[in-house]
Amino acid sequence: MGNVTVIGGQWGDEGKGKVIDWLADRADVVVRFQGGNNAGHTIVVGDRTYKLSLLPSGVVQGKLSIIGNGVVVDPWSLMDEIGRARAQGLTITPDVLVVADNATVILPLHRDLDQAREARAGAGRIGTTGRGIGPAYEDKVGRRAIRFADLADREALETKIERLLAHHGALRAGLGLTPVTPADILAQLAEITPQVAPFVKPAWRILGDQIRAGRRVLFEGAQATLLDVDHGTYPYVTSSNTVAGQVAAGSGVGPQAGGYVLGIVKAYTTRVGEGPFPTELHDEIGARLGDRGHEFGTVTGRPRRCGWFDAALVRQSIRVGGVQGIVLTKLDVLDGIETLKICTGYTLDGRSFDYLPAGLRDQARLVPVYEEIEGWTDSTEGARSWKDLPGAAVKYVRRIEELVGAPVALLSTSPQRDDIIMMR
Ligand code: 2SA
Ligand code: MG
Repeated sequence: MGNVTVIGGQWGDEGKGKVIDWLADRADVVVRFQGGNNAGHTIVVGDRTYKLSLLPSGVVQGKLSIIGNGVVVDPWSLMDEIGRARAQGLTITPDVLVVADNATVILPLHRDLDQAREARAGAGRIGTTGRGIGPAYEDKVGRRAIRFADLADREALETKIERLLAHHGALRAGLGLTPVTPADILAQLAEITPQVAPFVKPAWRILGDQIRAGRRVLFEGAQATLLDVDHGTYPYVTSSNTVAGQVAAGSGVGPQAGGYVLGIVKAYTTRVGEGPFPTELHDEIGARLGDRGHEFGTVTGRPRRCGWFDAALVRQSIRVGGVQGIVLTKLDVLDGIETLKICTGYTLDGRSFDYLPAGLRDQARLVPVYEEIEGWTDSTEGARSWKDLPGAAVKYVRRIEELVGAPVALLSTSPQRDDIIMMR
């Protein structure tokens, strides 16, 4: 196996955590290249469940784990998560974990802004995770963010904080938030800096050296293609690029480094937060998928919206992401449903679409076109071989491959690490 990039093919929560853990076993280095502690990856090993948010999944197996420059890092949340991971018996030292010195710092004021905006927005809210992700990326692109390298340079830090507050002062006042002074931020950072400092390094260089030495790297995507700030259901998206193309910019390697692009796709569709969702089900079947699939946010505990598999959406995400093969997850959640539906495209005002048009109002009004497919009654949970699957389940998988235009490389049949079928 060479390098692999894992990305979500729908709206997140496709089961990336398990697949990443499975692949991490076969890799030497695991890298996060976008997002932040809005991500939630669940890894089940035997009777242990690890819920990771910001930490690359490589920490579970003690692999070199890199938080790249494309990630926005809340240092308090990072230290808490390290504490929790250590309490579960994981060893997390600066030998195992690296935080890029040019990554952006999420400050408490980013969280304040995220939450205050969402609270104010009413029906217009995005449904963010409230972790300050969007405001931190805004400051990064606006060239006023504080980066980890700045923490060591008190003088530069003071100037940067002033510039940052010139922007946030007005925003906070407008939202009725209490003012923040430079002294407040300096005090906050003085407390956390010594804790994170040992992890802060030129990550691009460390990663580059690993690649030159022939080590195998796993790039761990968070969120998913339909949440990509360019390719997703904008503005109901996260504030980073989530596609495989972000690997290079978000970790400081060339575009070749990403290797094989693996898309993780759930056998039905879910979405957490607001925004268009053409195949959403508001009936018993939707409730059943949520229930059997344990569809609640890992980070926030929010119930996820559920619906039929949308092949048009996945086909698009495969194309914009350059996905070469997919891992189909949670097939067992469909066990026992008499007739399944797959969305193959949409209609809108008498026109047909085989893709998701970019306009928000159009996306919200699309009517899915469904193909019906026979369900199966036998359990597929925990199947470890192709032969263990009911014929109708095999047909469902094959039909998905045809419709989305990419081969199913792996089939995951339970949250357990080894319940996986290699398809080719
Ligand atoms: P944000 O906080 O600015 O990134 O939110 C913007 C949108 O992106 C969605 N989003 C996610 N969707 C699914 N899973 C995510 N991670 C956690 C998980 C979420 C959780 O794995 O369960 O615990 O609730 C994630 N992160 C961001 C978000 O719902 C908004 O639609
Ligand atoms: Mg998740």
